[in-house]
Amino acid sequence: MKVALITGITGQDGAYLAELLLEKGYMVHGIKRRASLFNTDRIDHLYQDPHQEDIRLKLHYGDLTDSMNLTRIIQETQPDEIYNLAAMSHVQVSFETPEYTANADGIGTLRILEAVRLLGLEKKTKIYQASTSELYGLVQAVPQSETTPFYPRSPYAVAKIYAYWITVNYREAYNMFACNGILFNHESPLRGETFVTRKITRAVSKIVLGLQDKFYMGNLDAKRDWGHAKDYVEAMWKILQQEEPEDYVIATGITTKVRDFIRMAFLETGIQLRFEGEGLEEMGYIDSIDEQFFESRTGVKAVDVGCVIGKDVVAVDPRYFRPTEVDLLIGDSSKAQKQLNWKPKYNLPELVQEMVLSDIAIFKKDLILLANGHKILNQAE
Ligand code: NDP
Ligand code: GDR
Repeated sequence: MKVALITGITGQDGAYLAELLLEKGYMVHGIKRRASLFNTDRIDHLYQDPHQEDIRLKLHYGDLTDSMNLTRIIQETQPDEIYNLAAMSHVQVSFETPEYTANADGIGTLRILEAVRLLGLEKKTKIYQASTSELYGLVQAVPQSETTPFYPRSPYAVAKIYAYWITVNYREAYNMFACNGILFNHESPLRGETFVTRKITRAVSKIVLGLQDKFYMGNLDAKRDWGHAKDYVEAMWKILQQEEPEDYVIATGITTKVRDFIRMAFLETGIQLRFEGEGLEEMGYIDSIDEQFFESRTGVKAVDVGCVIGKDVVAVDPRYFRPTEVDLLIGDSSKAQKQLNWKPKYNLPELVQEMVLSDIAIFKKDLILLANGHKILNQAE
């Protein structure tokens, strides 16, 4: 049985990857952080009682900032494959926690590579490093491929560029099977709530259920190449199954503006949106509603929850602007398509639909809580 170790198993990608590897018959070890509350929601459906015999999913407490802990876990688990997905992964937050981000996202990768080397596992253990399209940063050329120069634009991207190069360096210096997947943005119903797509699908769902009036956004003109996380974890696995260790861009090749993602999310509930104004004065208004479709999607009547034509539901707030922004990402994944035989199965409308329907189902539970006198918190993140 092949053994995999996943750092960041409690995150979006960790959850989808654990599911995939279990399906493929792997023994999966995951590193989770100690938190004051349970933090395993995304993988609870995969939970196996450690008191049982023959379990194939085991969680270990750990942290990318703790070398001894990582070395011990790698020694104990003797993995054939390590997927280093753990990171402080929020670009805007990295401006507020730059030192910690460098430690976890940059040096954390070094800690794993060095542990494998010191334990003499460099011939046995293959390593996947979660690199990112944020490395491209300030646009040098599009579409971005494995040969496009990097120009990072945030403490997160600068930390990840160290991780990228230290992975390449250990591959070249010690002949290790260490690879970078340069993944463009990928989303899902499990996406963290403060990334832009999930922020939008959550807010739209709350608005159409009458739980919230409007929401505030940053740069509506940023363009991203959005894929589905399920497709992207498949690529991670494929990268480690090749004869030679190499780096690959994983992307859909289609780019979309943030404002169009908002439009698409509302459209999933029968609402057409119209943007008016400029800069900080820009607002998104309800332009039309397909009442029947709205009711079939939400189970409530638009007028009953205050969704009426002309109502403003989106506004811009400068607190969400970044000190330095990445304006345009569009990936060229032709190498992965050719060498890995990988291509995305989901398209953006399917992704948006899955996310909106999932969030509507989640917030319908809030309607029940509200009806029973509980308070609902609308966090402004
Ligand atoms: P998430 O933010 O959803 O998950 C990050 C995971 O890392 C969580 O399990 C988190 O634990 C864990 N983690 C954070 N800090 C530490 C630490 N110091 N020690 C140990 N674990 C830690 O990210 P995604 O799943 O979306 O992304 C996975 C990886 O891929 C990340 O490295 C990200 O930077 C990178 N990436 C993501 C892309 C995307 O579009 N999603 C695109 C390109 C790269 P906890 O649950 O406790 O917070
Ligand atoms: P990104 O993702 O920074 O690309 O990093 P995010 O979803 O946070 O932002 C995408 C774009 O949307 C703009 N934006 C907003 N973003 C957020 N979060 N909140 C807002 O209110 C908002 N308004 C506009 C942003 O300015 C940005 O241009 C993600 C992370 O998963 C990284 O870990 C990963 O490496 C990259 O994708 C690829």
